[in-house]
Amino acid sequence: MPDESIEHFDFEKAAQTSLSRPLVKHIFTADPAVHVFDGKIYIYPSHDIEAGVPYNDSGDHFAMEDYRVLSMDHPQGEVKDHDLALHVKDVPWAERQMWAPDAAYKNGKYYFYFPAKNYEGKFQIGVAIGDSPVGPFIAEPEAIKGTYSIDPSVFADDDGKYYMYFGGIWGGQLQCYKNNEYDANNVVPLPDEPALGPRVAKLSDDMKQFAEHVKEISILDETGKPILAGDNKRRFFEASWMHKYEGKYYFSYSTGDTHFICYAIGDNPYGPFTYQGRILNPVSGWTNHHAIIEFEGKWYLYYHDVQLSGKTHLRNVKVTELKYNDDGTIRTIDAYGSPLQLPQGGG
Ligand code: FUB
Repeated sequence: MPDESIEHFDFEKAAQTSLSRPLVKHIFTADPAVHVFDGKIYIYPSHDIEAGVPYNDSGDHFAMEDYRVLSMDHPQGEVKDHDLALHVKDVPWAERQMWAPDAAYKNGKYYFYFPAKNYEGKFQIGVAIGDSPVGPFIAEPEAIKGTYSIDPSVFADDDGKYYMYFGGIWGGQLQCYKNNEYDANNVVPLPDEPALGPRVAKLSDDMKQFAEHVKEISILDETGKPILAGDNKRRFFEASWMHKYEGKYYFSYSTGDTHFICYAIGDNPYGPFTYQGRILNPVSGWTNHHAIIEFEGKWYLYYHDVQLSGKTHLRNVKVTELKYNDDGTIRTIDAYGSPLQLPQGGG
């Protein structure tokens, strides 16, 4: 993941015009997954660190080692940083790169889902279990069977079923998997072929495994045709998130190299989902990653940028209100009041 997107960025101006402030400043946080448990907001971010790993297209500079949980009583309230929730050294199957996690609650237990590279250099997704929403979480000894790639996002549907969405191309390795089988020689599709879709699987009753084979999700354009791989301002790249609004399923995601958070709407958890537009325009830093929650009748977008550091791998989580139009579409958010002009790919 190159870093050109922030070379010409005016950080001073962005700090002045920014819709929101970093939630915490004493640590770097990114990739927020957010849930309301028992009336309180819990943020499950990546914990960015300066590991001294040079930038490369595989994202090795995102060399995170552990997770911490943040909580707040209200989106404008004080933020509490809790103790260590999970460290890579306590995960038998994982070697490095603890990327974007998520969490879920069921029957008195909290389930923390996280990707990491295993000792073969392949991303997989694991689960760690705890009695508190802030951990500590105890990792299962092995990764969840059938998992691959990155960015797990767990959606609890109203009928008590839980679904994991996941996947990310390029450094996230999704392109290596066809029909859920790994081949290092697999590459992303040609520009005029359908883009790779995010993946979904229902979780087992004990929340520790998949209850079914992993399926690929289709994201369609307004004519009902799959979004193409060359359509990089709309195609899925990483950062899956699912929420429900007025009975419809809203699947949102990052377009990666064009830096948008986009969304698509469907009638059930598996899709297909029809592309609707942009939720968040590019932010400072290469990555864009978000979560959407409802809290006391209002909707909020948690996201990150690099306001504190100016470095793509040292991010800070923020929150702002998200609004719907009467027809259920989402109003696009400019994190700095007006669209950020990127030197490439962001327009
Ligand atoms: O934090 C590492 C990776 O950067 C995440 O897994 C992606 O979603 C991107 O934000």
